[in-house]
Amino acid sequence: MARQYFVGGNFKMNPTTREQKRALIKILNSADIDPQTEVVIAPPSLYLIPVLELLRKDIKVAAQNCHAKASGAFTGEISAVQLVDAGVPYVILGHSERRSLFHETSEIVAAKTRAALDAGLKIILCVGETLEEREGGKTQDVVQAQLKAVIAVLKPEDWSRIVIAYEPVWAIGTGKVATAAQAQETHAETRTFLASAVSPAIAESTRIIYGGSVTASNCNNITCQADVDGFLVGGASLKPEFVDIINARR
Ligand code: G2H
Repeated sequence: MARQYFVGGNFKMNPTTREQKRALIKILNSADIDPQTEVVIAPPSLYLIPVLELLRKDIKVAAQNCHAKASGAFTGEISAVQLVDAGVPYVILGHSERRSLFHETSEIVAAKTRAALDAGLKIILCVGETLEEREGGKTQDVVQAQLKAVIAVLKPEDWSRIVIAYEPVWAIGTGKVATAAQAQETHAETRTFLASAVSPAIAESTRIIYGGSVTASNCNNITCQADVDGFLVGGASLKPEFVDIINARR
């Protein structure tokens, strides 16, 4: 069965006013969006509930992070259980900004993934290498190590709730997008890895999306690659061109 095209918008710590947030929702609510595409936006946690209330129902909402514990003395944190209770269906985990700026190891990402799945969430699981690692020929070593930690805590039935986002760190917010060939090569190698580490059927059905400086003007070449099943978009998801990226496969 063909994998459903997926476009996520990772707003990160943007926008900075509720008025700007409402303006973004207005654009999405009035847009002509390809019904074949699964669209998920991830606003800051403060805006999750109002976005759920204001946003059209064919666009889903994701949190940008969650804690591995269900509740307790974890000041500043939000749990997967709370997200589910609020009606949030998705969470982004393992984003390189969480890994590098907030010291999240692959084991922490795995624990959060398990907790999120147990609570009932779907996961956008981010993996990717730094420039130094790519130039040292270590891209697959890094991606596979990040995935192996999560694979260790997954059951076969969990995979239908996992979307892998390949986000090379050197392409994130830098304006330096991977070439279509680079994205395809890493996605294909990652799928081959999943076939041996998990199963050929799961490798075939799991969506692997690309993230890193995606814009409406550079997404077209990447979107037609066989192993690219969509995008995780940061900066451009805050602009009207996000709609063009959603519709890139139309
Ligand atoms: C990568 C991406 C979204 P941007 O982090 O996750 O952001 O498109 O701004 O590089």
